Amino acid sequence: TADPSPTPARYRIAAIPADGVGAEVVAAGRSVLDALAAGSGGAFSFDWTEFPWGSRYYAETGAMMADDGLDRLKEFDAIYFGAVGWPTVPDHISLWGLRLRVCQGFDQWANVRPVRFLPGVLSPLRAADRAELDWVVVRENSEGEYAGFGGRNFAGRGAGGEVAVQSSVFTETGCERIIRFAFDLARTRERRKVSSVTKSNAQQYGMVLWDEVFRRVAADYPDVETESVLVDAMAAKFVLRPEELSVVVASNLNADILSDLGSALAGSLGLAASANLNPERAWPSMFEPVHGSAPDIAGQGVANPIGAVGSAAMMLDHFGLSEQAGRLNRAIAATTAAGVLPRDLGGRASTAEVTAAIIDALAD
Ligand code: GGG
Repeated sequence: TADPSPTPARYRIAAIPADGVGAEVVAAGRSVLDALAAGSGGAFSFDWTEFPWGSRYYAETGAMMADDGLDRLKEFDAIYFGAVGWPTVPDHISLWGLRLRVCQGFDQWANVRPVRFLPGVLSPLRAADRAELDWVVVRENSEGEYAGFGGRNFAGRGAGGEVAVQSSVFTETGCERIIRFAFDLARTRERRKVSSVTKSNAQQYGMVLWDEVFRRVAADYPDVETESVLVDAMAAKFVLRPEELSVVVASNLNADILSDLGSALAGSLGLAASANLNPERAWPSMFEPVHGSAPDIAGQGVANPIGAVGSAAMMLDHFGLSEQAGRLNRAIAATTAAGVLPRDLGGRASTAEVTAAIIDALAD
């Protein structure tokens, strides 16, 4: 008897466009994923549920997301996120009330941010260095400078005026898991190298612990080249020696800053894709462009959808649809190579035009 046809995979995805251009880029990513599914001959499909959370929801309810939001999200296979932040809500309220609540609530401790050169995109790097731009920044996403410990109105030290304290928390377990993740990732890449970034000359407790854990874990990966670099030196290295990098692992704040620098070197923050992973798969992972809500261009239909579409490709990879992810990344590269560029890349194509060009290129 013939084998029964495989059961089509139906992925339940929670879409949270949130603020500003989030709505436009999430819509773009959804239409690209739906086009891929439509062309899959019924092999897979996406079942979308959209949540209205964000700064407008905050204005109506006093919270960035529903109280039972995490309970509702845990039923999904993945979360597809837009951007958070709007001028009417203090940034720390919107960030902690939504993006960080999801990342930390679901222990999405690995934030993976690839930095890649795309053909046809003007990069500020020297031409010879552009081809070298193929890194992954691995951001510790659960603790460090984003542990949320501290407070205001401390009296005592400081001669007058308010005193605020913000503590970083580095746990041995937290350092070890993200550093191992970076080493395992390096083993899948042509250049097997991990660069660890701290500021351990000045941050003498947590970041010294990070450095020690890095050296201990590195001993388990003798086939992987390593270096430890201070964050200020690494910022310079990004610009001056891109050919020396492959996987860069850093704490929450340092990696956030470095990955923005990396995407600017690739041509624009609008290109940068990311995955907030719970590698144990106990909870859903979240995929989002690295960029924020860009209030200055929101609603104009000119936002760059490439970061969001690249994040959709990372979601496909997460589902094991690696061939489809590769197809999508090639379609993005074909689109930029053909000169279909949005405004942030010096072009004139609208969000909808770039998205349509990516969908067309999927057919090639
Ligand atoms: N899509 C990413 C996003 O909305 N980022 C907003 C932001 O302010 N992020 C700061 C951070 O993640 O550290």
